[in-house]
Amino acid sequence: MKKTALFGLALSLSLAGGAAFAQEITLRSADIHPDGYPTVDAVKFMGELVSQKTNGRITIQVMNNATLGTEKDTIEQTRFGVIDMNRVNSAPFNNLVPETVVFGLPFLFRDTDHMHKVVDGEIGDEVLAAFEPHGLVGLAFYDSGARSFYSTKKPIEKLADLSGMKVRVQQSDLWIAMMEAFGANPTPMPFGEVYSSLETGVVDAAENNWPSYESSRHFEVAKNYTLTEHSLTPEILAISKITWDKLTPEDQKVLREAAKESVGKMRELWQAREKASEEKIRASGANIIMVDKAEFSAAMQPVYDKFITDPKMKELVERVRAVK
Ligand code: GTR
Repeated sequence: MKKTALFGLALSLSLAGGAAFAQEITLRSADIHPDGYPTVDAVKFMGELVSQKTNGRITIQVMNNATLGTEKDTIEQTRFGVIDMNRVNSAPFNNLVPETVVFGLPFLFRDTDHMHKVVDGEIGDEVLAAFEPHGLVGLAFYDSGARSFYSTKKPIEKLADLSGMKVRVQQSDLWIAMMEAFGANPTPMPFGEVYSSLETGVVDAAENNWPSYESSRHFEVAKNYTLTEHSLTPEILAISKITWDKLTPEDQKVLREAAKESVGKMRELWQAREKASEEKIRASGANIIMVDKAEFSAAMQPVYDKFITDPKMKELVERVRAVK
């Protein structure tokens, strides 16, 4: 009788102990964007899903507003496990993970629908898998709209207007080559430096989607927005391989699923924000310029010639084009 009671006590203790000591995990996720930006809210949404699925055991803490540093710096910190997760555009990954170059190629995606089909399908999964040898696990692609030029003084109305213009680009060889092919003078720098660079004339122009052009207030200092829509390069959500390897397979599954689920939410948030940002920018009196996109696209062959050289990359581009 005594023995049974003791055994029962030991069991309940170990259960209680198990529950009390189940490791609580907080994953810190970096983002340069401000509160309310779709990428920030999408990762927060993912965090809610993860919390629900693990009864609060795993949480995601979104450290946005570039509090953890520039995108290039946070990528390095994520690779070394100092930061757990990161939401960054594909461009700063281009030099590290060559497969990401494909999704940034100018005028490759026909439209958003085409981009969605590619990133949602097997090509998307292959590109996410390509992060792994570089210390990262790719979790999802998020929308980032179409990138277009904005300039301070001279409006860009035709390709020749870009000639010799100092244009800020993301820190990526692909993007530098793209600007050179447009005839511009590329100046790579982190996003956080663009406002003052436009204001002081360090650069004459930059390029981005409607929401970033608006949230960064670049539209206040560069009022000419030229709808070249030259790239539909998506955002990437990745987790440190060091963090990943510490998780159980079950927890990894929860994270993968929650990341994929957050993609739908992100698309809703993105559509709404794109519209709201466009309205705000138009209402500010910005000079919105339509151009003959074919002229800009025709100048892009050198970019393809430079980056799409080996058979694997060529095949990847062909497969993207073949997605209907
Ligand atoms: C934004 C993107 C950021 C960053 C920024 C930039 O559209 O969301 O991750 O890449 O552009 O131009 O640096």
